[in-house]
Amino acid sequence: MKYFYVTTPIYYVNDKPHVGHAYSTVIADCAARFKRLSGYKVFFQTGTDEHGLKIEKEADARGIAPKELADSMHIKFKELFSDLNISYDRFIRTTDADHVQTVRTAFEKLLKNGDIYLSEYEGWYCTPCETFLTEKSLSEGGKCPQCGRPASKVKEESYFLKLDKYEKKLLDFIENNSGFIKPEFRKNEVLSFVKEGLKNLSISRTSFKWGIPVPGDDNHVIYVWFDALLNYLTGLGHETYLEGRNPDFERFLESTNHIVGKDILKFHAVYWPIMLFALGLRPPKTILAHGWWLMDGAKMSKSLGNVIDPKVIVEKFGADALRYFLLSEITIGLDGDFNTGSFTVRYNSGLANDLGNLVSRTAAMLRKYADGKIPGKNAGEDAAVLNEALVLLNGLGERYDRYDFAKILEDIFRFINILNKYINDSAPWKLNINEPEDRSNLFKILKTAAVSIYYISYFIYPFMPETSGKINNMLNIKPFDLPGFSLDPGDAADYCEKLFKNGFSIAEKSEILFPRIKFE
Ligand code: ME8
Repeated sequence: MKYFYVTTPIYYVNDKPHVGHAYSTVIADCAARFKRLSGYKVFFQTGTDEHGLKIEKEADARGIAPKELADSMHIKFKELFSDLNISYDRFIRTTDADHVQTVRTAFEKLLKNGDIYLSEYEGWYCTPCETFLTEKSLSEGGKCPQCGRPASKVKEESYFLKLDKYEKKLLDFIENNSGFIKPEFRKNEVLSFVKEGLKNLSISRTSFKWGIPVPGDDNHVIYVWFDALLNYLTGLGHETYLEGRNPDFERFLESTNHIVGKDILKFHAVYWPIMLFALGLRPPKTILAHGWWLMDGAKMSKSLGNVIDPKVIVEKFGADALRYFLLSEITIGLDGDFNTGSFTVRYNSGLANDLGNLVSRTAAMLRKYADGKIPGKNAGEDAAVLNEALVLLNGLGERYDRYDFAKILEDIFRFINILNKYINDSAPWKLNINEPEDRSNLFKILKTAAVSIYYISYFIYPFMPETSGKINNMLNIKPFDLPGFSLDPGDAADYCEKLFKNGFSIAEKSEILFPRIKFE
């Protein structure tokens, strides 16, 4: 059995989700769906980060308790993920009892083995970023170099995690494990950060209360990032693993893919592997750092208030339209502008015209010329067209491993347009069904189109699961996410041949996939 553990960042509950949060989650969902379809045992975790000063301050501002804020806000993330058809296996909250236990166990273990020690922190802190900063790194006027907001001076007793002890081990690990940091160009950023020398990390605070108390020292709450990163172990059942009751734990752990925004790469590629080293566990297989969605050149963010509400887009255009736009518009790793103009083009020309029309005209032709029946083994197939699908199947797994999603989609849409052109050029409506030669040509075209649409449905499933389901309904075949069903790209052609051998009837009616829309 092959394993795949994929995670999103856990999101702060100081405000409701925006398109940026939808993005990380949709990337992870697409990867999870592809792996499940390919027969992997998948565990997909997302959730919310609920502790820390930032949440405490927001709750204060609203005049409610932090837990009350988390209780209401985490629902907004769950609702959005349900609207977007996110197939997570667990939605974790850092206030969940098993997570609190994982954090306590980890802290105690590292304190015992000497990787955590008590001292004093004197320096700067950025609350919106929940990050400790050195004086040297501040920008003019004492501002946070990341978000540009004023940092505050902190001087307090603090527990520290030894980072210097593991610096060399981390450097070796990064250098010897290609594919640990994706895309490749981000690896050098991380390497140069580590090579500047790691200062031990403050991992507790005494000046506020909203967090997990340090075991045995109630004056301290555990630093929100130390707490948050451990969510990845809680989800895999760290406590049952320690009790020797979790045989899957290590298999999932070694197959871990963390999907994160580039803003939090340092936490995942530096602090997190060191925490794992200290715990005697291995670092993740891959950390994928994606780029930012911008609005007029600035990062879309809750604090800047320049956000797009993904719920509104889903309500108007459907989950798949947003999923498709997010995954096709930018190459993962780069930044992109969320622009209504490009959304319109992708929706109307890609989804409504190219894909939507192809499916509806094929269904209409099958009903008109073949009584709704896909011709079986007596009909020919156009090898040149179907060969394009085989080319796409080839190497699909590796392309997913590289998170080459925009390029995969581009190739799927190239195939869609090859098929549209094939139908236009062969003009089945001009053929005379009563002429034997025309008739066999007509059936060949219908069969080629139907088989191709099946492949298209297979290809788009991880990106647009709802649309894939609708196509399979139209074709009268089972959906790709039927429990227990899997179809590896390497087996898809054989499977397809058997499926279509005897021909079968399509559904009597089918819905329009993407109605054309006028955009404001
Ligand atoms: O950082 N474009 O939570 P967070 C693309 N709790 N992605 C964006 C984005 C944008 N404009 N804005 C946000 C945290 N994101 C921590 C994480 S993990 C152990 C703890 C996405 O609510 C992106 O993935 O600030 C980014 O890393 C994440 O949301 C930050 O979410």
